Amino acid sequence: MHFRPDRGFDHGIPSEITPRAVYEGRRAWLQRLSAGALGAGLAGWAGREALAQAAAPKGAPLPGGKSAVVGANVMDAITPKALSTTYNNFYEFGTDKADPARNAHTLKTRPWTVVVEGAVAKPRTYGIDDLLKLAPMEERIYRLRCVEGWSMVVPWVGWSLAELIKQVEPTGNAKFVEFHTLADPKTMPFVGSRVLEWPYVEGLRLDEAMHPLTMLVFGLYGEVLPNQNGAPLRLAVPWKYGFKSGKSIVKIRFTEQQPKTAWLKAAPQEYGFYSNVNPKVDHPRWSQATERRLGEDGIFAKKRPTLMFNGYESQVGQLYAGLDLVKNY
Ligand SMILES: Nc1nc2c(c(=O)[nH]1)N[C@H]1C(S)=C(S)[C@@H](COP(=O)(O)O)O[C@H]1N2
Ligand SMILES: [Mo]
Repeated sequence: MHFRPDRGFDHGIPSEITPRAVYEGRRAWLQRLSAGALGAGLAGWAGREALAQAAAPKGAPLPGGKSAVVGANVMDAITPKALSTTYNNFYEFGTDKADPARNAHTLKTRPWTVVVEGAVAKPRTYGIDDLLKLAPMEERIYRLRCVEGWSMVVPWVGWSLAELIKQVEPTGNAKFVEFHTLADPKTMPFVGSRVLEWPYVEGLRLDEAMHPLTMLVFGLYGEVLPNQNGAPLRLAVPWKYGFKSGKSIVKIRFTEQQPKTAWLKAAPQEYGFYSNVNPKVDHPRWSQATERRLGEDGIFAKKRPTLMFNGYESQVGQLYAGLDLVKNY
């Protein structure tokens, strides 16, 4: 396997579906690698593979106890890669589920910088290669629940956003974090369409952004993120509806005011700022009580019950103690 700065990993043979054995082999490899190489990032994977395999015992835990993010790995069956990389929401590339996989090859993920600014003591512009090395890569299997009523289970690769937030030192005025994603009409055919206001902006409260489950993601299934899944970096906030997880992030801004997010601006009667997964609070067009898990009994599976906070209540419930979740939806 070769790493190419312009293209990521070149596997030689493209595979449609990742067989479970291959995938699990990769995971063991990822764990050995992280255990063996200090600060291993995606960029270092290929070169360090041989060394790490020799240096670390099989199945060694990830360093720093970070793999012990409580409840991070769900036991649900992992959604086949062929589904999670071809059934996407990425409106910059079209509104059809198949559009992003078809169109996102035009996205240029190198060079790539992320501006971190606003209410922080140490504002900074990171190059993508700095971010790949900022913290050890971890694999975490999270559920992703879209507000449209479907869900999947994805093995993401990345690290807790808190690692970056600590580096820039938010000031006392930082109450929220805004995520701005790329809006480039030259490479994104639907930027300019009136579906949404561009760029796509999302936001979290600072304590939500600092929560260890909130993840900055660079890969999935042991591989570099495909463009349609938000290359070269996106967010994963597993207890919130999928639209809170912005793709292809270019700016992270700390603010005192609650961010004006893309969906709130587009349909304020339909979306709230919190957007926590909640089976008891319906969206005007979609019941949130149940969901279809992609890949179960075909693409549109029987409905399974949606879990409060998408099943992460024991980890994140405390963030909302005393808050009326019907009013603050
Ligand atoms: N920039 C951007 N980020 C985005 C979106 C988008 O349209 N543009 N769609 C969101 C929605 S609605 C969902 S459900 C998830 C889907 O992520 P996936 O395609 O990797 O499953 O991405 C989110 N992030
Ligand atoms: Mo979504």
